Amino acid sequence: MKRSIVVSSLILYLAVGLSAEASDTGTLTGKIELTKGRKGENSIVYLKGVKGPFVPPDQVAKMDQKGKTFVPHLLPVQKGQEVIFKDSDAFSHNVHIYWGKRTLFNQVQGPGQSSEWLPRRTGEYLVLCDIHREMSAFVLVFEHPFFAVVDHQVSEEFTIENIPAGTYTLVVVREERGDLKEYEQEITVKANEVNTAMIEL
Ligand SMILES: [Cu+2]
Repeated sequence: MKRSIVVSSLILYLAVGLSAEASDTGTLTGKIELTKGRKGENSIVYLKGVKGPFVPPDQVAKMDQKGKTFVPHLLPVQKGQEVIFKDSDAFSHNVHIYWGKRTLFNQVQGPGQSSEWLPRRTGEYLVLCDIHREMSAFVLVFEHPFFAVVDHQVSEEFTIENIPAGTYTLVVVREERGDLKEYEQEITVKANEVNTAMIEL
């Protein structure tokens, strides 16, 4: 009898602990407005400074090779999340991933074939196809899941949920003339609130 009281109070303690943790998070919604002539490519928005540890998702991230183009051009993933590269063209490509000038992955793939890569470090990875020199893309690897893609052709709004309350740097990454450019802004995420960020670039 005594034992069951101990167990039930332990369960209650755990339940309170978990709900207290869950209520320490907030949502961030925002809009990235681009000035004229720059809407062609997606933007990636992420938070800098969120403390972990974080578990990588089971969901696989995908980048296609289609019409001699990497689709999408910018792919955000979490460290430890599997990335699958697919060849949807009727001819061969290769996937050549660089960390700075160092080759991390180099795989030829024929029509309909695919290859897998597991990023183990955070950062920006350049992806090229050596067969078609005009093809390039970037995979952005983050420690945490607090990032979003903004497709300016569809909507300029984004939502990031379950963010631990705190003050962070909100970073927008854009691909401009084959290079990555970053724009930063400080934001505060308050618990149990929908916080907003308006960005004009
Ligand atoms: Cu190619």
